[in-house]
Amino acid sequence: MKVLETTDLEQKFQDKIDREVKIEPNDWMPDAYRKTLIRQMSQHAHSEIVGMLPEANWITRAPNLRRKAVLLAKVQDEAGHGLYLYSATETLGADREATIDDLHSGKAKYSSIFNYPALSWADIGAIGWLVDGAAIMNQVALCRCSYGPYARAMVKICKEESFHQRQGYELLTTLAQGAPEQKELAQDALNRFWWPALMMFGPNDDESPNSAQSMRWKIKRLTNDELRQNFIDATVPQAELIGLKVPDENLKWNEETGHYDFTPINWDEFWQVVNGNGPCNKQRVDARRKAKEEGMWVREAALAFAEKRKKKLTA
Ligand code: FAQ
Repeated sequence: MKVLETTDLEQKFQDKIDREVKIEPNDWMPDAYRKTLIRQMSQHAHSEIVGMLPEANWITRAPNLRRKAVLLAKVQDEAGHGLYLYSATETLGADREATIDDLHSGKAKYSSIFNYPALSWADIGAIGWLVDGAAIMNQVALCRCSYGPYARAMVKICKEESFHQRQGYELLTTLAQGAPEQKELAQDALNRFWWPALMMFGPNDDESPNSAQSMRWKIKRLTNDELRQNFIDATVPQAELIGLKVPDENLKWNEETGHYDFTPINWDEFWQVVNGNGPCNKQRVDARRKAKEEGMWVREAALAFAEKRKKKLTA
C-alpha cells in the first residue's frame, strides 16, 4: 500500500474541501486546521457561556411573567449552545476541562461584546436584537463550515438564535412605542450597543490574521467586513421602522455600492476590551471561576456516582 506524503494528504484534504465534502472527526486533517478550529470553536463556546451573565442578571427584574419566562428560556438556550460547542471541540481532541481552565485563567478569548454591562431592561432588548442578530449573521455562514460537527451544531443554534433576535426586537419595539421615558431607554440601549455589536465581527479584513486561511479552508465563508456590512444593511431599516436612530452621523445609503456607508470603527476600544481592559472583563471571568469552584461538589458527586455505577456494571 502506498504511504501518502503529507503533501499528498494535504492536497487530498484541500480537494475534499473544494468539492464541498465535510471533514469529519476521524478524517486526516492538517494540524493547523485542527488548531484553528479548536481556537475558534472553544472561543465560541466560551462566548455562549460568558454571554449568559449580562442577561441572567435581569431574570429576577423582568417586568412581567411573560418576559421572565422568555428570558429564562433564552439564557438556558445559550447554556445549551455552549455545551454543544464544547462537545464539538472535543471531537478534535481538545480536553474540555483544560479549555475551560484557559477561560478562567484569562488565557482564552471570548466575544468582546460580553464585557459591556447590561444597565437597563432595554439592554435586554438590545442584546437580543443586536448581539443575537450579529451572532446569527455570522453563524448562518458557519452552517456551511467545512468541519461537519461545527456546521451541524450551528444549524440548531441558528434556529434558537433567531427566536432570541425576534424577542429582543419585539421588546425594544414595545419600549419604543411606549411612554417617552421608555423610548429614551430604548434609544440609550441602541446608542451603547451599536458599536460593540459591530466589533463582534472582528478586525477589518486587512487586519485579520486568520481570515485568509480560514476562507481557503471554508471554515469561514464570508469575511469579517462582508458580514459586518450585511449586518448593518439589515439592521438600519429595522431601527428606522421602530423610530430609533442609529448613533452614527455618517451613516448613509450609498446608491452606487448598494450598501450603507458608516464611520470607521474605534479599533483601539476593541483591542482594549479584547485584551482584558473592557468595563466588565474581570467581573465576567471571576463569575465563571466562582461558578466552577462553588459547583465543584456537584461535579464530585456526579463523578463518584458514575464511578460507582461503572464498577457495578463491570462487576
Ligand atoms: N471578540 O483573525 P481574526 C453569541 C480575535 S456568540 C474577541 O479575524 P477569526 C451568542 C480573534 O479571536 C458570539 N476577540 O479571527 C450569544 C483573533 O485572536 P486569536 C461569538 C475577537 O477567528 C448572544 C484576533 O481577534 N461568536 O453572541 C473578536 O478569523 C447573546 C484576530 O481576529 C463566535 O465566536 C471579538 N469580537 O475571526 C450568547 C462565532 N473578533 O484567536 C449569549 C465564531 C476577533 O488569533 C447572549 N467565531 N477576535 O488570538 C468566528 O466567526 C470568528 O472567530 C470571528 C473572528 C469572526 C469572531
